[in-house]
Amino acid sequence: MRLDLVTIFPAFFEALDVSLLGKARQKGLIDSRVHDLRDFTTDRHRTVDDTPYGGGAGMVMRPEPWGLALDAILDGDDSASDPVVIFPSPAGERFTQAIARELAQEQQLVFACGRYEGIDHRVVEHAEGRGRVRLLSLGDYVLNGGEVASLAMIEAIGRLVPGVVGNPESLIEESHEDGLLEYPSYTKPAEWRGHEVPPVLLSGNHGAIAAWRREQQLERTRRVRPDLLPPEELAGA
Ligand code: 6GU
Repeated sequence: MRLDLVTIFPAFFEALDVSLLGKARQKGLIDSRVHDLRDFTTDRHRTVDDTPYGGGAGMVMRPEPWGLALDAILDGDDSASDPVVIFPSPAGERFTQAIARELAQEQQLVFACGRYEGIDHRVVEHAEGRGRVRLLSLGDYVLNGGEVASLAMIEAIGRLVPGVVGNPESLIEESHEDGLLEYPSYTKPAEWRGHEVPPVLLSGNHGAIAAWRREQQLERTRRVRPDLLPPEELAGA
């Protein structure tokens, strides 16, 4: 998978060299390129923002450097045929595991990371005229810019790219993969600081263990995320 990250803070993406995604890069499974938006400015001060039309607080990112940066990426000789351009934004659609699964199938993702109060909206309109675009939000809170949100999405998407996670089975039994929260996990020792591992997990009875884990998933989801429960499970709550 090819990733292009456009940002005024390239240093955020040094995190991509670490851990599982760093290994995936070394293995050639993920090819990420970071582009400094300021390299696409044309003025002496490398200006990327200006005051908003209509007034109001904060600054808005000017469209021209974004246009040139996206041109360079989308028209580049090594660009895939039909990349998806992602604008991380608290005004976007909520990013979910289902969207991560969808995007993990793509050949190329371009993350356009805005700062300040956002990017001039014509950049989004222009990108929509050129191809597939998604405005994606992590959740209902505000970050200073799209970089940290992009890193979170890239980790969620990247680990679903075949070969990135060594044991694909570990992708299945996780929170959100089956629509429920994950069951709690335990390892040795069997007793620690007076807390015991639930005895069923030491029983060797695989049927009983599976049933216990399912019940834990339902109980947790009912308690902290009832919005995730399918209607038939909610009825019994
Ligand atoms: Cl994608 N961007 C920003 N700036 N804030 C957010 C977000 C994204 N998702 C949640 N908060």
